[in-house]
Amino acid sequence: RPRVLSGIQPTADSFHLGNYLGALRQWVAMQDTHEAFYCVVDLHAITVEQDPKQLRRRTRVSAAQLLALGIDPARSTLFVQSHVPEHAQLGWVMQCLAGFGEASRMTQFKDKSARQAADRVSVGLFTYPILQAADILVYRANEVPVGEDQRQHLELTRDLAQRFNSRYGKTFVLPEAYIVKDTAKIYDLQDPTSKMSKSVPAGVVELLDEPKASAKKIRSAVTDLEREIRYDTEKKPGISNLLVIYSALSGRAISELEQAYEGKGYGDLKKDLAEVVTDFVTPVREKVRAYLDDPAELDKILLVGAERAREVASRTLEAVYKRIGFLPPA
Ligand code: AQP
Repeated sequence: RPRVLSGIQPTADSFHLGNYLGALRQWVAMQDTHEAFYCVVDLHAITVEQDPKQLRRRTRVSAAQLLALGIDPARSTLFVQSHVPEHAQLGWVMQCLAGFGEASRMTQFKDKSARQAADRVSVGLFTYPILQAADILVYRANEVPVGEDQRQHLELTRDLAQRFNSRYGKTFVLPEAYIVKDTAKIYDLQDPTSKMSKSVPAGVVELLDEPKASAKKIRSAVTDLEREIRYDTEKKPGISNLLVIYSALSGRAISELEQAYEGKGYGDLKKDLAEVVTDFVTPVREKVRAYLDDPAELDKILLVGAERAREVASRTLEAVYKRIGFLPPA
């Protein structure tokens, strides 16, 4: 079976619909076809300042959400990144392989660093995509399900893998980004030309929101001055985004929704979408609560996952250390 690896940051109290539709839904589906490794990437989280207590809590909440969404620890290796030190170890090797120029071209760094004062931007934020490359390569993953915003990082990962292989002999698999076109980029409800993102919470539908709060956000989603419910990302980014979310969660094609809402108003669409979202998130919220009620059980699942992950990761790291000429400890 091909291998899949992906990660998500524990940087918010809840994942949002963009995370789910862009990535996590594919994580769940790929468990049937792939040998799956999924992690909560806490090392990535500290590239911006985190409150320690909050980080610990959010790491558990993140794992609980993954389980609630359908990640099955019997079929997938679910773990916390910092529990597997090989990520950071291979990360260093990759940093020494990556060029400063190529790292400087990463647009996510440019965007994220532009939002902070220059002296607060960490070197870790800059090297983040290189650690991400190590996350993927240490499992020799074939596929990486992510949203569109990660495409450039996957290209970098492939470049680094290729460079290592040609310099030291074939060691790494060249991974492919697995990006589902229809839901590759979910937009902010208040600003439907920007990505729905944890860092700009106004138009973000969180999975753990009270259903009433989600309904309110959907009701106040920015649309346009027309009345027609039609998919047109150029002229109607707001309505198109709502249609994409509606279609993905209900399994109804966008063309079918356009027909069903012919002659109806934006209010009708929003009201129905709020219901679809509520139906989706309600059981997820309940399951998350149950996992968080038993943190010892949750921690046990993560421990077993980390042990399984380490078995694979340590083998890769050993091969890498040998190839680059590190003297093995006697
Ligand atoms: N709006 C989105 N549409 C589709 N996919 C998305 N992803 C994130 N936002 C969208 C995908 O979710 C996965 C987890 O991403 P992450 O842990 O890197 O989260 P993030 O990128 O920090 O999430 P945000 O909300 O975008 O936070 P900021 O604002 O900090 O960057 C990834 O596969 C990502 O592609």
